[in-house]
Amino acid sequence: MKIDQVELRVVRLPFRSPFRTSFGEEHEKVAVLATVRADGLEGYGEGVMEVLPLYREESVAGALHLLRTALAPELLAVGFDHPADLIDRWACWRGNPMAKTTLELAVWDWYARREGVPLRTLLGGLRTEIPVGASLGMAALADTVANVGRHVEQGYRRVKLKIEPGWDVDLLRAVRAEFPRIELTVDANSAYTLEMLPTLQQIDEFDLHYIEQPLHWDDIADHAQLATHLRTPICLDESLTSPARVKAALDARACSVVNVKVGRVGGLEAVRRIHDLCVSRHVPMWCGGMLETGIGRAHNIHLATMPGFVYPGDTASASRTYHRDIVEQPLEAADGIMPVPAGAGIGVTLDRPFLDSVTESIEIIVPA
Ligand code: OSB
Ligand code: MG
Repeated sequence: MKIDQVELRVVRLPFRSPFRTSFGEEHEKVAVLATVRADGLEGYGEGVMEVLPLYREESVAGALHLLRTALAPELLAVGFDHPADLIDRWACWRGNPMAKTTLELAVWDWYARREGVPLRTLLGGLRTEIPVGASLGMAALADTVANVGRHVEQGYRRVKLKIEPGWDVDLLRAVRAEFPRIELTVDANSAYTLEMLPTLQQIDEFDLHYIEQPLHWDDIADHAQLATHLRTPICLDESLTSPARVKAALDARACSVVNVKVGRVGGLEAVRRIHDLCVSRHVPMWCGGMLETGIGRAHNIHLATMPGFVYPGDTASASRTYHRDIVEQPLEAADGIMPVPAGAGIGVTLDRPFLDSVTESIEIIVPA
C-alpha cells in the first residue's frame, strides 16, 4: 500500500482546569496530530509528547523533526503491507517511541477504515465497552475529597490520586475516612527515592490497588528493591518504554501491574507484544492516558478492549478535560463504562471548523 501524503498538525487546546502532578502544573494540551491520506481515506494519530520533557524525555519539537525528516519520508517512499511492520522498520532510529507512535497510529486507523472494520477488531478486542477510572490532579485536601465523591457518584470504577513527598499519607487518610472501600490507587510520577522507604511503607495501610511509578522515571532496579518492602503492588508507567523494557521489569519483579500507554511503548504493535507477554504471565494491565484529544482517546478506548486489559484505565470522559473536543463523537463514560466508538477505524470524525480554530501549524509531506 502506498500513502499519498502525511499531514502534521499542531493543536493547542485549553484544559477546563489545571492538571497538577508531582512534575508540574499544566494548563493546556499541545498535541501533534498526524493524518495519512490514500485511496480517498484518511487515518488519524495523536502524539503524546509534551512541549517540555516533564514526563519522559521526548518533546513536541524533537518529534516533529523526526517525523518530517525520517519517519514520514520513509513511510511515503516504501509504503506498507501491514501497520504491524512499521515498528521494526523504524527501529534504526533509536528510541523516540512517542514520535513513532504518532504516525503508526494514523496508519493503523487508515488500514482499519480501508478494511471497513473497527480498529479493535484488528487488535483482537471483542468488547464494545470498557470500564474506566479517573486520574485526579492535585488540589487542596477538601477539594480533593469532594472531587473523589463526585467521581464515585458518577460511577467511575477506580479513582487515582496524584501524590508526592509531603502530599501522601494525610491525603490518603482523609480520602479513606470518607471512602473506605472504593478502588483507590496513587500515582507519584517518579517523585520518591528509596531513601523515603518509611513513608512509602506507611502507604501500605490504605489498601490501595497499586502504587504507580513511585521512583525514578527510567528505573527498574530500585523498584525491584522497593517491591520486596511493600505489600501494595507496584505498577510501572514512565519506566516501561518498549516490550523489552516490560519484559525486563517483570523478570526483575519490579512491578506486578502494567500501565500501557501506546505512545510511551512505541505504538500498537508494541502494545500487542506487551499484551501477549503480560497475558502469558498473568500480569494485569490497564490503559493509561495523557489527557489526549478525541483522536488519542479513541485509540486508547480501542486498544483497551484487548482481553489483557483487566483493570479500569484512565480513559475517562473527554468532557472532564475539555470544554469542546476536536472530534464530533462525544467520548463520554456513563456509570464508569466507556462505549467504544462504532464504525470503521477509531470510529471518530473531525469537527473541522473547531479543529482549524485550535490549529497552530500544518505541514504536508509528500513523496520525494
Ligand atoms: O502519569 O498517568 C500519568 C497525564 C499526563 C502525564 C502523565 C499522567 C497523566 C494522567 C492523566 O494521569 C490521565 C488522563 O486522564 O488522561
Ligand atoms: Mg502515571
